[in-house]
Amino acid sequence: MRAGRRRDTEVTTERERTSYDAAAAQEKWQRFWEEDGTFSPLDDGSRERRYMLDMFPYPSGDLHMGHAEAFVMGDVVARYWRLRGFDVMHPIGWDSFGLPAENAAIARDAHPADWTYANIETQARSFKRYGLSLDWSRRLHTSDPEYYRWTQWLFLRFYERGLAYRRDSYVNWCPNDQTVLANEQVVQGLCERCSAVVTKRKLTQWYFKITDYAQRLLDDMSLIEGHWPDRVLAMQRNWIGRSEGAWVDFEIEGRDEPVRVFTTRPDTLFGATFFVVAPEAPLASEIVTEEHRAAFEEYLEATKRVTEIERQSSERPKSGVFLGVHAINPVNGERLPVYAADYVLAEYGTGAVMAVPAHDQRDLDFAKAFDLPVRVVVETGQPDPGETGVATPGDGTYVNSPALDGLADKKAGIAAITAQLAEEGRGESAITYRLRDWLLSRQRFWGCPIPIVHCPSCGEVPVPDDQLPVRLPDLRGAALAPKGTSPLASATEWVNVACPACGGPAERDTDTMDTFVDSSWYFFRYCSPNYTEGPFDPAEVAKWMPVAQYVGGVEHAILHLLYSRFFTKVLADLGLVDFPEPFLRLMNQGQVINQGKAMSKSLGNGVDLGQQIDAYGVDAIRTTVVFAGPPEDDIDWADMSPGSSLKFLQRAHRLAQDVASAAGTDPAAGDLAMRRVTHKAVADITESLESQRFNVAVARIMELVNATRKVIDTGAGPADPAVREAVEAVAVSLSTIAPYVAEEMWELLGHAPSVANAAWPVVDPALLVADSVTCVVQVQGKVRAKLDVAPAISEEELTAVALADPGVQRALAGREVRQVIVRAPRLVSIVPA
Ligand code: ANZ
Ligand code: ZN
Repeated sequence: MRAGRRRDTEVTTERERTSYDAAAAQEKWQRFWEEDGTFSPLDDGSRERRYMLDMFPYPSGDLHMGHAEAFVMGDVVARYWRLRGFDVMHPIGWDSFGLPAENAAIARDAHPADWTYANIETQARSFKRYGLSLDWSRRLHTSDPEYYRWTQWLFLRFYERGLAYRRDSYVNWCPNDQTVLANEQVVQGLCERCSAVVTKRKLTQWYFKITDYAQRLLDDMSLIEGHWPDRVLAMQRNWIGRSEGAWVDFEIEGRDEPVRVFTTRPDTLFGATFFVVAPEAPLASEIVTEEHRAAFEEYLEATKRVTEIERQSSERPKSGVFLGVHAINPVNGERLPVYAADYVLAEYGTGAVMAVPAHDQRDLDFAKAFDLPVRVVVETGQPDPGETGVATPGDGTYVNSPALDGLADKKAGIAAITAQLAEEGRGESAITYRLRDWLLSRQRFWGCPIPIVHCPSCGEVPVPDDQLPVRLPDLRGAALAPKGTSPLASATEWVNVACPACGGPAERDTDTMDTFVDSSWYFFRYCSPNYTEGPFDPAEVAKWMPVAQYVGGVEHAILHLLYSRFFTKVLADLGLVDFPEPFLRLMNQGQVINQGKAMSKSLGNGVDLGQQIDAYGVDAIRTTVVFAGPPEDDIDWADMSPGSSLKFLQRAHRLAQDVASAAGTDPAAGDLAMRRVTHKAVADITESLESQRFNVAVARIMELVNATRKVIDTGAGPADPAVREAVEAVAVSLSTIAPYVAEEMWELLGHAPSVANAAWPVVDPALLVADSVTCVVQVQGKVRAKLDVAPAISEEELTAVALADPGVQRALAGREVRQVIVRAPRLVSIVPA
């Protein structure tokens, strides 16, 4: 508390000394930008187009420090591009469906729409105050019927292509939110939103067939490699989880159909000693004998309470039950006991595995627990796994494997066995992916209704396009309370409809779509937000997309970003777009933390963005955030001092007040040293912004401000044209970071607003002398001057500079020069007459 109060008084004194009024400037320029439409693209083809996209916000409460960081980074990019002459589209909208609105509405007995749209207004005001160069004319909200009409339209196109389908399966269930979750929304076994332990339920649910695109999602990463953070690509690659191996068919005694397994090591088939099925795979309950059924069902119930993470943990002791049947090893006819065990997952491969305990640790752990045989078939030189309990997955020489014995090449072993199986019709080579289809239906109210009608005689019937949108019914408060089925089911009038196909009585689908569906295509909609003929105008999308720069949090690495890539590929297949990847570049900004920890209510270490802005002004907060470090690093607010950012901005502002030359003055006649400093600074700032090291750009602007102050106070003085050149460079480059101060400076410098329309300063390479050398000038053998000159300076130029030096002139005292000896760049020796 005390520290906080001290800071406040510091602020007051700082603001008393301020040379400009931040709050007044904020109001003045916000109004100007809005009335002027400064940040709407020209869209006349006169400039190359660039699309700068921020991950759109969820409207929960007002903006916070996290938004301050994320959005300033994108704004630096957008503003910089404008100054570089691009026609920049930088839109904003809201991801406005979702659970928090619904929960807030239940708590207040209100309607989610009221809470949502009120928050949107609050955030919109804050975004404007924060000085973002946004094009407000493209604003959209995914919960508007004008928007979700097209979400539904897209769903139907997916449905027609077999990419949206319904099936029965065990799904992730959040007992707290009372809804299903996609695999991507289960983090370490917990609900991504509320951290409740996720359980399994058997339900009929809607899926998008993203698995059809697994390989393309992998392949097309080559198009964004190097432009997206490596860790995001690695996370996507892992999530897709491609594996190469083989399908192997096993007969099960007493069953007609053979059972397939997926294995990455068909070459170890001779070492299979048992067979395992996932408890919840339909196969398990089909093959279990009557004698073992009771034990199996008890085990199945227990399995549902265990998270996927726990199931795969090597720490957890292996469990399982014998199913009373045997599988036949296709290569040697051996009878392998069949178990149900939860370390095998129903949703990967086929949900059944051949267990090779000698060479697979999970199988070995199980074999040890159930006293099953361990047979080495690859001699790796490591100790016997049966003795040590450590499996040997490595390379070696095949043993106990009639077809392979003596061979010492894993690739050849895999190829040989796979070929043999294929020839016998008992297997083939295979590629599998960990990626599962995207479970998109939710049993909650505040989302986009699924445009399907269920008819007792026609089955699933799509709502015809001309009847879209299927609007949400107007449920309120109590009716929304989660109860395991969708609240929409209670809106009987809404549910009961005539079947669009046969006209008979039918019912609407009562689930809503995961909000990630809404956010998988919003960036297309921005290109033509009011288009009524389709989700977007293909011609507008062709003009603006793909997105040149996307900025947002790394938490979306495998959810939103993977889904958006998938949507774009489907849209390409539908012929609606002609590029495979939506986002050419991705930047993940860091987080703002406080005292080493994420800000949270329970820790009480939250920093309020609004209060910070009230105390220091928008520009100082933006500058502090940008200057804190590279954009992707976290910022600990406890280590920041927005007060010193404010001081810096005031110093910059005072420069503009001091400039005494007229606007438009040619800088060529100005102080050369000052000019060199300016041009070197601009070159560095440019380079830093291009390479997205924005913090370095701030540092260079600070140096330029200090150097210019020196020249004004103790050098060439305020009237020197080089000073104007320097201060204009400060104003223009600073406008990317601190736009309000920069607008004020630009005005003081005698220019018409807005500085956002200024051109980026052009660097004169001749002024970019990397290093200067000292040249000694002698008159009659006596040193009369030391000059800083370019290493490559010509003899003529050096002579001229030396003769013009005041010290040399004094020494010559009006005498004629008889001879000049020049050893460029180090020495000039002058002999007077
Ligand atoms: C026999 C074998 C022998 C295996 C060996 C590995 C090593 P990745 O690499 O992740 O794709 N497996 C297959 N389906 C499974 C499921 N539904 N749940 C759990 N495990 C499953 O893993 C592929 C390997 O994981 C497969 O290859 C199979 O075990 C197991 F020395 O088959 B292996
Ligand atoms: Zn019908």
